[in-house]
Amino acid sequence: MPYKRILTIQDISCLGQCSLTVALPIISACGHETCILPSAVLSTHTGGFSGYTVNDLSEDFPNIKKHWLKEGISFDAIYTGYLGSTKQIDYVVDIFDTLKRKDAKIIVDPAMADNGKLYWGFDEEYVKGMRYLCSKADIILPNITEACFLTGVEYKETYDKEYIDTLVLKLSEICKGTVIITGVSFNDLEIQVLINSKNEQTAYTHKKIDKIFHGTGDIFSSTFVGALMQGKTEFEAVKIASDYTLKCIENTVGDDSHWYGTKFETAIPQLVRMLGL
Ligand code: PXL
Repeated sequence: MPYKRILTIQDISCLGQCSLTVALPIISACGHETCILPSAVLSTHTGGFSGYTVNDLSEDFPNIKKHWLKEGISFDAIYTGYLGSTKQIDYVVDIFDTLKRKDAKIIVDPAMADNGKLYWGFDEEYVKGMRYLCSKADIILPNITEACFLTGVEYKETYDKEYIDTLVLKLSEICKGTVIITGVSFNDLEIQVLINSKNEQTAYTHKKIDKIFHGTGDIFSSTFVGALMQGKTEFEAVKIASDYTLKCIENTVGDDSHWYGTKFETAIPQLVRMLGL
C-alpha cells in the first residue's frame, strides 16, 4: 500500500469545515503522511460569517522553506487550495520548484470563487496569480466559476456542452496537464466531473442535490489527492471523491443549523472502504 508524503498549502479556518481542517483529516484517512503549510489563519471561513479575523502567513513561507530545504525535506505531492494573498503565490511556486521530489504531482485547486462570484478579499490580481499557479500544475481542479475567472469566459448559470468545451480548451492552454472541472450540470438531476487529460475527455456523473453546501470543493479535492496518491487512476480518484462528497452532503441535508459546513467526519469509514484500505 503506498504511503506518500503530501504537502498541502491552504488556510486554517478555525471553524467552518473547509481547507486545512478538511484536507488534513481526509488525506491522513487516505493513508498518507500529511504535512501542512497554513497560508492564513481565519477565525471562520468567509462564506456567510461577518467580522471574521484574518492573519496572512505569507511572511513565514520563506523561512519555513529554508528550514525544510536545510533538513532535506521533500514531497511526493504538493496540493494547494485557498491562499492568503497574491504575493504568496510566488512563494508557493518557489516551494514547488525546490521541495518536490522527482515525479511528484503538483495539484492546484484554484479555490477563489463559486456561484459566479470571487470569495471576499480576492481581486483580478489574485486571479492572475492563480492563473500563473495553474500553469505550474500537473492537475487543476476548478469549479465552473473558477474556470470562468481563469479563462475570461463569461459565467453562465445554464449552458451547453459547447460552452464547457470552450472552458476546457482555454484551461488546457493555461495548464498543460490534466484539467478537471467540477460541478458541471446540464439538467436538474445529475452533476458531472469532467476530466480532460492528454486531449481525451471522460466524465463521472452522479446524483445532484440542489442545495449549496460549504466546503464540498475542499472535501472533493482532498479526497481526489488522497486517492490518486494511493495509486488510483484520475478517473477512479474522481469517482471516489465524488461518491464520498455526496455521502457527506447526504449527512448534512436536513440539518439547517449546519449551514456553514459539510459533515464529512462520520463518512470517513466509508471513504476508507472505497479506497480498499
Ligand atoms: O472552501 C473554500 C474556502 C476556504 N477558505 C476560506 C474560505 C473559503 C470559501 O469561502 O472563505 C477562508
